[in-house]
Amino acid sequence: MLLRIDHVGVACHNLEEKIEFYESVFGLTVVSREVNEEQGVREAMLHVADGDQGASYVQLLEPLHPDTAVGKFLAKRGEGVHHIGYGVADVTKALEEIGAKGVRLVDERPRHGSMGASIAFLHPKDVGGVLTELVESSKR
Ligand code: CMX
Ligand code: CO
Repeated sequence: MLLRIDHVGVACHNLEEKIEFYESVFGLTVVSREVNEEQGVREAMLHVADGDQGASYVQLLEPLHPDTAVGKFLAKRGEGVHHIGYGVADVTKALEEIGAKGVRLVDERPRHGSMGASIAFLHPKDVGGVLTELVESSKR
């Protein structure tokens, strides 16, 4: 069901500073910057590698407000890995299959994610403490 690691989501206080860090230390390149009001984030995708099933990225996330998923995470745990995003072929079908196995879904239906993707989150409490995102990339 999981095709690849699409991205690792990293929570940070200052997006521009972290972009600069990933560019200068790892030589990564920003391929997309977005503000996603629904998710409460200002974010950037930095390209890591290309594979048979699609590319992989680091997603840097700065909260728009303290009372958001990433804002609360930062207050509680500080900067660091926030979630893992796995590529799937069909996020609606994957949600159905995973939900049927008793895993709590944060999103019953897909939402709008980075670069036109359809995304949905699984609850970290039912995935061994890992906030897990399913990503169906847009057909480009
Ligand atoms: N990883 C692991 N555990 C996490 C977590 C994370 N990222 N975020 C919260 N938790 C844990 C908390 O530590 C807490 O555990 P304890 O009760 O043991 O302390 C529990 O989950 C509840 O946390 P909370 O701070 O009370 O937060 P909420 O219940 O309000 O929200 C969650 C948690 C997962 C439902 C919420 O963060 C969410 O809806 N996330 C999905 C959306 C999202 O993260 N969007 C930003 C990224 C967008 C993108 O990738 O494009
Ligand atoms: Co993500």
